[in-house]
Amino acid sequence: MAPVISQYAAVVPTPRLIAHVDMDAFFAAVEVLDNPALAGKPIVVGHDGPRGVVSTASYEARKFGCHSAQPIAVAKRLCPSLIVVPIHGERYHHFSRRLFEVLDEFSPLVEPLSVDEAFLDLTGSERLLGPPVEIGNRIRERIKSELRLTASVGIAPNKFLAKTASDFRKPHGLTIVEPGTEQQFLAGLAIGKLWGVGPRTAERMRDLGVERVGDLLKFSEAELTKRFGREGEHFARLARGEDFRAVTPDHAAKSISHETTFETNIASAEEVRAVLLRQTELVAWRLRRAKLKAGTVTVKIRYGDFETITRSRQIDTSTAASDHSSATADLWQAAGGLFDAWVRASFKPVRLIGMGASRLSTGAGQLNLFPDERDARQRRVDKAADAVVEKFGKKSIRRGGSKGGG
Ligand code: TTP
Ligand code: MG
Repeated sequence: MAPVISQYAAVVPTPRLIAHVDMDAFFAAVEVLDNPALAGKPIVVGHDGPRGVVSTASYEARKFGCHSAQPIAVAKRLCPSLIVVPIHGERYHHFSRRLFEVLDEFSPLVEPLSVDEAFLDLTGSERLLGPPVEIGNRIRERIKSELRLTASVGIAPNKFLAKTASDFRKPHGLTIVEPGTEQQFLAGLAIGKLWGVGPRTAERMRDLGVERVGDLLKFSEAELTKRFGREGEHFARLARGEDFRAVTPDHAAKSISHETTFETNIASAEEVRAVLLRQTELVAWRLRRAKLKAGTVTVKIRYGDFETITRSRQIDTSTAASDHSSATADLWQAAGGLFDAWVRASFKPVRLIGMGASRLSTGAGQLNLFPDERDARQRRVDKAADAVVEKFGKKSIRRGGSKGGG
């Protein structure tokens, strides 16, 4: 009997219950908490200089069109009464830590995506915690009472739907996608909400008459594959509400990566390189958080015509600078080296850039009896850099020209 049961289990996956939690206007909300006089006002967080960029905008400022990654000067033009608040990294770091403490109470499977965002696998918790709507409310209430900040929560049978749902009623929203209502929930959403559909792809979709996610269902998987390559199959699956990826805490992950799709093709290698560096910092931050070392670094580049290339390099983990987890410098040496070699050989304007770390190990194997000067210095640099990433969040600009991305 047993083999029959396991065969069956392999074909019919157990229904899952996944939550996605995302803090509302995170940096701005912390600023309002620390200075209640800012409540209800249009504010942005960022450095108020000629080259300053908006880290985030309060929901009041968003009504004027202010948003993350926008030059402060533009934000001010859009909203004359705008208040620009300087960045207080330590505070965001503090609240991020407390957020993850709360999330850990709800599930042993928490996958951080950035400082204010995570997936939780809640499969099987309903008996203990109640129906999804109750769990969602509990999570929001716990965050509110512990941090005095609000979060939005989406709960759904998979990651894609949970993340889309948490975004659906921001701020302080709760959206549950019940099994069986997946396609109904997705149908009316703008096509740009589909994972992997950047501005360029959205344009191509619109040329095909696809404005909403539901419109995609009119096309067969084969047709979409013909037009969008392998991505086409992925779009078709998402549009049907299918996504079988598991919630994987970083310490159990096979790889950790970040990628960015640009609004327009980027013709400046320097600009792309800066985004890659930021992605490397984020990946390194997550590796160190999970106390992991990476054996392989991969850079992914997609051109305007959708052709995608990947380049990988091995890192000798026994000689890598830091003895317990990956150092940004080691990862960057590999990722930056791959990128620079590619720029020299065959640079073309870039539509997507991504950086990933794989062959992960706990890295605690070797006892370094004689840590040399470089090790100690490297660890100090990384500690400082981690503080910065944790402070400034996933899109921060650091380390000699790193910018954007995440
Ligand atoms: P987000 O969760 O993307 O944005 P948010 O929390 O400010 O707003 P929302 O309610 O839409 O979730 O990012 C979390 C924090 O990361 C944000 O508060 C500031 C920082 N960040 C940047 O510094 N630069 C960026 O470009 C983005 C997107 C975020
Ligand atoms: Mg957020």
